[in-house]
Amino acid sequence: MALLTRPISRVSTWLLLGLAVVTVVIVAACSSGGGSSSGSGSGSSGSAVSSTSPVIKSFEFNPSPISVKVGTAVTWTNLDATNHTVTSNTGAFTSSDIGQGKTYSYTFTKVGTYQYHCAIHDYMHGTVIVHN
Ligand SMILES: [Cu+2]
Repeated sequence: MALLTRPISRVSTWLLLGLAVVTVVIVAACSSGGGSSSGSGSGSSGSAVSSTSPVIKSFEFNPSPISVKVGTAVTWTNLDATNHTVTSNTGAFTSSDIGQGKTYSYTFTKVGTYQYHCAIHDYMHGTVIVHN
């Protein structure tokens, strides 16, 4: 019996450590949201914001995802000092390089979900959801 208690208490120590680490990670993830604040921002990417004028700031498309009515022109404004592009993942549309303070507009004429990125910084991603 004495042999059993040792390994068990060691395991539970590791469990507690693991829980502590997980908690820290979750807290860090929640507080690094960048303050884009649109109500119930609890993790899921499903909550699209209605917007036709997103900005590109700090190497992020903001807000994203956005939802617009079909036929709507969306205009992105680059607020960074660095050039960016708005480039469809499927090639449906692309801007040329957008300089600081410059804009790019695209009119969405078909219902669907459009994922895009920056061709210069391929880690920058955004989504436009076009509805009826
Ligand atoms: Cu970029």
